[in-house]
Amino acid sequence: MFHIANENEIKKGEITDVYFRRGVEILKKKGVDKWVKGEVRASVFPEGWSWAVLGGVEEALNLLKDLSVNVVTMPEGTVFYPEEPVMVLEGKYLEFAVFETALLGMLCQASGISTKAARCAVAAGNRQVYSFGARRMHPAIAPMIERAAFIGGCEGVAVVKSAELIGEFPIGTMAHALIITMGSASAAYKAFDEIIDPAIKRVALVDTFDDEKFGALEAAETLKDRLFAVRLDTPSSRRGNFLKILQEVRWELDLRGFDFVKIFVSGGLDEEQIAEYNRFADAYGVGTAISNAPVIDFSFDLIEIEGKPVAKRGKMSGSKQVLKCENCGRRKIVPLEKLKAGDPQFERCDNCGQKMRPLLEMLLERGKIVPKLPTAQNIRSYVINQLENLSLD
Ligand code: PCP
Repeated sequence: MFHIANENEIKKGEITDVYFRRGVEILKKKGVDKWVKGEVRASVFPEGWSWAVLGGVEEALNLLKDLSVNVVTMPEGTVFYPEEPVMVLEGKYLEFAVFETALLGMLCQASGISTKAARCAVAAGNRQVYSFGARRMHPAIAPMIERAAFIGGCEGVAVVKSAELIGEFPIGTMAHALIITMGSASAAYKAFDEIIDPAIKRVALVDTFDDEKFGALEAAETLKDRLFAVRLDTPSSRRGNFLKILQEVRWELDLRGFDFVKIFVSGGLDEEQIAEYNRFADAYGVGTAISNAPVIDFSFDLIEIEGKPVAKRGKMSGSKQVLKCENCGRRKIVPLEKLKAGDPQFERCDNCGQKMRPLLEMLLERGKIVPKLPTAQNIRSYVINQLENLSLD
């Protein structure tokens, strides 16, 4: 029915570029079955981003689970920088070779989405950002997209199935179609208020037929103190100076005692618009910019064969660790052997001399996931904490 792969096909390594399958066939026929290490790393980020948020780790571990493979990785949600190895696979190359395509797909896309969501969250400051972009991507991956958006910093997600996956309530306001079918905005507001669970915040869409200012006043006069917010999803053809429109709506509501009514903005937003609209907006619905975020262009490269450092041109060979100074935030990539040798110059911060924390940790040991993986909420808090010290480029 749908042109998608199912979990079984992915888990069986069927989502693989054919040259991996041929490589395995050749190595098997030649009896070459080497113990290798390979690392996942990105040398540059899209849109000039200087930092990124690692996503897709839980799926990657589930992909490699039950294979005789070790995975040493940054935990999901870790902020990382170009050139830093974020995940290392260790084992017999033939054991995992055909999974490279699926592995990279999971990490590249989810990391791009989580990073864009994080950038929107940073731009919005203490205002909420909601993931409204599932409709721009294939429904088969909507739960993955919205989980990555939530982990990256979105306050909530719109799709029922995605919310179920992360153990959250789905977030939504009302669609233009409800107002058009009800025949008028006030009829739709009254019907929503009459029928929908009172626990659901009343957010009235105010741009269907009228100018947003008069639409907002109509919503306020219709629902009075039960109105939580007005949503402006003004079509681009009518946006003009949108900041002025937001200012007017705020002024007219406050003038009439509706200063408790919040302003929710959606439609064509990304971190730049969000930064511009923060003067008057209280929350945002972001769709395409997050769900269709550019991917993090990770590559997977062998760096060690049978314990000996080797890598292709352009890559640094040998096992590494990424260290972070919890005191001043300084980071460095060091050869693992040097670190294991306990050489202080490798484990201490060059800037403040403090002991540094290794970011790569063993999360899959001979195919067993260790320790229990964190919830989406835990990962999101971990991300939000790191974002406190970050700014947009
Ligand atoms: C869309 C929907 C999403 C918005 C736009 C995502 O509005 O409300 O929240 O926009 P983006 O992808 O540009 O960020 P409509 O298409 O007008 O749909 P509806 O009437 O269902 O709100």
